[in-house]
Amino acid sequence: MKKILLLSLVIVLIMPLESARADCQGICGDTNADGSVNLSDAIWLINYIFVGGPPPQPVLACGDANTDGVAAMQDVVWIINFVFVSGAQPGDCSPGNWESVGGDCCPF
Ligand SMILES: [Ca+2]
Ligand SMILES: [Ca+2]
Repeated sequence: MKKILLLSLVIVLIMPLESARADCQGICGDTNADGSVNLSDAIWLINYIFVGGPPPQPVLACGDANTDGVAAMQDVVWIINFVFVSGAQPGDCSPGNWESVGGDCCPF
């Protein structure tokens, strides 16, 4: 009986991790989801922030280039620095999640 209860507890604890894996998609900083990070991604993010354009694709978290948990103007600066000034690459938009399975961006 104890084994069944323990197994049930393990399944309940693992299930949220499985669903988080499935939700992670895209490449960090690739806000237009075309497979690379370049100036068009900074423009996409500017349109989202200031003009109400579509959010970063396929997951909003793909716009969080500086990994602070929000997609904002600082992320535009990060992308521009990466593209034009050899700044750090947007690497992991969702640190600690299962980015190696479906992508770097997991829903906030
Ligand atoms: Ca792109
Ligand atoms: Ca950010």
